[in-house]
Amino acid sequence: MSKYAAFNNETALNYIKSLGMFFSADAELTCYEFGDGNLNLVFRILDTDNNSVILKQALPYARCVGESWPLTLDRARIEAQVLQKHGEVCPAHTAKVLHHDSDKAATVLEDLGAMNILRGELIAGRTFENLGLHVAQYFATTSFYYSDFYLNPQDKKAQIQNFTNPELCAITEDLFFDDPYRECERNNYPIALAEQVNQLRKNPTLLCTVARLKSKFFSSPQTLLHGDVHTGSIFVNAEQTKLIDPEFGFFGPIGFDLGSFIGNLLLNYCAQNGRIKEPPKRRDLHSYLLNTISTCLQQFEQSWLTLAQQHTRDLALQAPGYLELFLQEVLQDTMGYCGTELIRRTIGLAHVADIAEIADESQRLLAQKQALQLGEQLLLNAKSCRSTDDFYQLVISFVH
Ligand code: SR1
Ligand code: MG
Repeated sequence: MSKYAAFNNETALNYIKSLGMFFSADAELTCYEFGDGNLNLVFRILDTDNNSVILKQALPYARCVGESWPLTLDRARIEAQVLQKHGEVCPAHTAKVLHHDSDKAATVLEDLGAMNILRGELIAGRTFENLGLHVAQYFATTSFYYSDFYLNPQDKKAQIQNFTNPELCAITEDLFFDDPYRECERNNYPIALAEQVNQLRKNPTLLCTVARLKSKFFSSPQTLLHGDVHTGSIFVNAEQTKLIDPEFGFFGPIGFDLGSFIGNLLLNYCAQNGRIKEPPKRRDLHSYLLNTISTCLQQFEQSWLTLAQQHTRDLALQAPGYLELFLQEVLQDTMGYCGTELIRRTIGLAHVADIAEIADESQRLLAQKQALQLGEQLLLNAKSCRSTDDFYQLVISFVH
């Protein structure tokens, strides 16, 4: 068994060489670390012809906080296996695992360096025509093929066990559903938001909705989720869209991934009010974001229904009308989880660069206020959402 030690540039390069799989024995390799996420080390190893691979390694603690926040190394195994499982059913939109070593908590991945991280692209105002469609295909296929509609019940239970991810789920349980709704030292928001935050914490209907969403997150193993679909977990270019980083993966409610993704598009929507000065340009980007949300929901619904109508194996789940009922609940969950993402990214521990890096303090505060209010409205209205069109109309009415 090879022992765990955190890599540096030199040991990462030697490790890749020792695998003997990716470069010729006499290749001249260089290596640098460029991870800027909250948790892990990420190295790029390349030869003189610019052939490259990515080596990702989990640290035994959360990188963004330090050694005072220990974190299981098993998340590296979970991440590699979720990528493999999602890659089996949706290779077009899942980053490819080339090698995994659980003892070293290390995974070698295809280098997507020709693509860019979606968050930075949206912040810069760049748009991607197929984003909504591609992400919808990823959500529809991964959520259908690992659900009760398709998997044999015994196999599904074994997979739920394999993907039990208590420590990473605990982070989400705390950061999404607890911290923002009470005093907590991890929270982070300007004093000027305090009144709005206090109101939110005093609203019993809102707190009950959050409780319902948390309860469903705890105990609704509908499918194998990615678990952390923010715009920093998506690589894009004009042709392709690829999901990375599913270390928070586990069997949970389908609406959680969808809601997180849409929440991040809406966080960018709020941020652009403080970023793009020219009204026509801002309107264009706002329309793009709303259209992407609409396309994503409609395509998800259509693809998921087609898959379910053609491939559902469970007999009872084929009852007429049940697929539509199930999807309606997924939509309501999506709107609720979307609301929690907006709120926790505004007043909780982990913020998004879209808003946090707005240079002008008053513009930043306006974006934060809008995100918080939008999150609240989404939570309070989630139950009234009965169709993808309802979803779209509700979002439009809240942002205008
Ligand atoms: C301590 S981890 C903070 C956040 O970063 C991850 O990407 C997840 O979104 C998590 O909530
Ligand atoms: Mg991540």
